[in-house]
Amino acid sequence: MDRIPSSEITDRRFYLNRRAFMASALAAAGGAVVTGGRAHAQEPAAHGRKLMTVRGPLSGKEPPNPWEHLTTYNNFYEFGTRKSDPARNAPKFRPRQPWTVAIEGECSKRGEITLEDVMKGETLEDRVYRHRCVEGWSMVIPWVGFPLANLIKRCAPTSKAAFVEFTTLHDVGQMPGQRSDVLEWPYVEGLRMDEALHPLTILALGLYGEVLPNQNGAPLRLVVPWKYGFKGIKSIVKIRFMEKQPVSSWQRQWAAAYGFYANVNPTVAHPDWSQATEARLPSFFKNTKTLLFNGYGEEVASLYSSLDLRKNY
Ligand SMILES: Nc1nc2c(c(=O)[nH]1)N[C@H]1C(S)=C(S)[C@@H](COP(=O)(O)O)O[C@H]1N2
Ligand SMILES: [Mo]
Repeated sequence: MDRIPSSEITDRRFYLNRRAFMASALAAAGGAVVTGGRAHAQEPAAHGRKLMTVRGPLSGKEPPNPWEHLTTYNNFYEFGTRKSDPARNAPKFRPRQPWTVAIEGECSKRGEITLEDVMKGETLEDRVYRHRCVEGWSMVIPWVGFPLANLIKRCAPTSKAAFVEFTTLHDVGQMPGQRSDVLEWPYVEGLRMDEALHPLTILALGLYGEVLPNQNGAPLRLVVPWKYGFKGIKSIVKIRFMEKQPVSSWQRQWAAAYGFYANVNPTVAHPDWSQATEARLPSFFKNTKTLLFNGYGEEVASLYSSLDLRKNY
């Protein structure tokens, strides 16, 4: 007899809750709602766990890379350092049992919240964003998520909160890559408060209108489209409001190559290679010109008007 694993049951409940939510969203939006899956219909539902979404006004227009690229060519060192490792090693990972996120530091709503709390009252949006990895490849990804700003406001940060730090789960039993010392674990990332509050910055829970596959950072990951991909920390278990600038994992690893800002910038090279061009997958040739702020300059350049981008890479 086939038994339904408990994670599947949780996911199904998740879906049913989304349906209930959808009814009110439809009413509120006057019917201007599409389902994410149908909005980008080219890809079949890989596991059938659909999310109900609305098309966000900040979504881009480029055609997304197919599901197969997005879910088999990954960086998630907790599951190995080769691009194919996460797809192979992450399926056993259990991202909902249930999942909790610790809210810490300079805010008045400190404590543990569940994934359901994180999503409470949020409308899930389709956001097609460009993704530029610091290594020189890029993709177009149809995320499902909601503005991080919404959650931050619910946490009621104090006036001292100038930065936000994010931490990934540390669980060697579930994340075999954490046995290696390629990075210091857990993976940590950070944003300045104005970057974190920017409407383009989202917490993603899905891809192509479906629940986020494990290898893409289930159940909850950060997406900051004008920054290099490593800022998009996966499988978040802690959000901490801080007075001082946090140190991110890659910055700790090699500060000369991986700065805190990590804004996509074709004129600031990595010590070992130029960042002027990128390979848009599935092409392996770097024949696409990299754009300042990954092409999102109109929206975000003003955040950095007083910053020397060569020094603050
Ligand atoms: N916890 C964690 N988050 C992470 C990484 C990682 O190794 N561990 N890799 C980063 C890098 S370098 C990139 S390019 C993106 C890749 O996201 P994707 O696999 O969903 O495309 O995740 C980022 N988030
Ligand atoms: Mo990356």
